[in-house]
Amino acid sequence: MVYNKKIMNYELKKAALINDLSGYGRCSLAVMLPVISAAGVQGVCMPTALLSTHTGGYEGYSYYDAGPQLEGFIKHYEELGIKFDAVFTGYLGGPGQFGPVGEFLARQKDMGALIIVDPVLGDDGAAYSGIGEDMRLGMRELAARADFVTPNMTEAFFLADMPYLPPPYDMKTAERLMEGILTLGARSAAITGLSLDDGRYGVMYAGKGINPGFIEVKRFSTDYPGTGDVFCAVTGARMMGGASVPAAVTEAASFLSKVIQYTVKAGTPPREGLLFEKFLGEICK
Ligand code: PXL
Repeated sequence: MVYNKKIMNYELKKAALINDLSGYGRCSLAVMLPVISAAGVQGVCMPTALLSTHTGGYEGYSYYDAGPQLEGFIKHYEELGIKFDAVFTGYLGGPGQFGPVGEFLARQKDMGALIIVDPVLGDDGAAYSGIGEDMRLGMRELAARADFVTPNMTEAFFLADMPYLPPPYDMKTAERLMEGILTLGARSAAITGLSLDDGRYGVMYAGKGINPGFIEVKRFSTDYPGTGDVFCAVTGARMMGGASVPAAVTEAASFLSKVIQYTVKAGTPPREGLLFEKFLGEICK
């Protein structure tokens, strides 16, 4: 195609997506890439592990730690001189991946990339299968480099190094968690799935130069794997386009509410994730 670059800019922003590829079950790269593409951003998949399914609700899954390949991706992209507008990180395949990923984040950040860290470690007070203490420590270091970090409640306790407490929470506990995460060095954060003792449920956000806020959403009885990945992809893509943290969080919360409501109504098995596909058009807008 011939076009005049001075008049029209066909170049899309580029996002490196460092996350696992789970074939079945709608999480990680399988949901992030479509959302990022719908937002008009070029998603560049950098798989940390290959799984037949995610680990939440499936047994006997095939698992391959793609650490050496991930290092090869990093090396090749740096040889090619690719400069990303953002780097997203999610589930890492093993403790050995934190060093190379952390260094890659630092180099891309120095060149101006927005760093978005979804500290995938666990849910409902328990670590995901295969996530140990070394992974938690590594995740704290990644979070310290982030412009925006998106933990669920379990991950917020891990990052803030506080013993896990079951819901509901008073505002003081939520604020202490947020402070612990921001003290690590992250510029901003959104803590998802927060049940407050006054009955409200939603997402809390805060950060440097941001008025802290809470976005209330309807609480559904079913939790779906991959919800955090969709949240991270929508907020991150919008922030790449210049949206503020409050605006990005508000849009992601409302998008997810619609998708979750639809999925609950459809009655599909929770482990198969969110039926987000029909809603991608809303992200294109
Ligand atoms: O979406 C979180 C996630 C990511 N990757 C893998 C998982 C999970 C949650 O269970 O198992 C492999």
